Amino acid sequence: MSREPSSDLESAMQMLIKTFHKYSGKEGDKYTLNRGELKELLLEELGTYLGNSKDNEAVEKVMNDLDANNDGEVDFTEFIILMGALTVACNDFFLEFKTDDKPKGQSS
Ligand SMILES: [Ca+2]
Ligand SMILES: [Ca+2]
Repeated sequence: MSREPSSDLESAMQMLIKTFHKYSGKEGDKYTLNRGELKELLLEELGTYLGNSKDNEAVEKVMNDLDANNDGEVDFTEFIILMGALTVACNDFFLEFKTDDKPKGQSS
């Protein structure tokens, strides 16, 4: 990963990877997030979207939903599924706001 990203999308992908490893490397297995690491990531990086993750039940729920192989840790594949789901939710939100100012089927 020494290459410089050449587009916004590539930068975004590198940011996802960097962000994951920033938290996954703190305790235990360097390449997976345990509950504490997941909680920290959710609070620090996704506070806007997961405003209610302050309570432990919400973190537990996210953890249980994400931990597809039930090993008590969230690996990068499991993490990227969360990011995918959140991005879809953001896109839906974005489209709702967009519908008013740009009528469909009209090019300026
Ligand atoms: Ca870890
Ligand atoms: Ca897992």
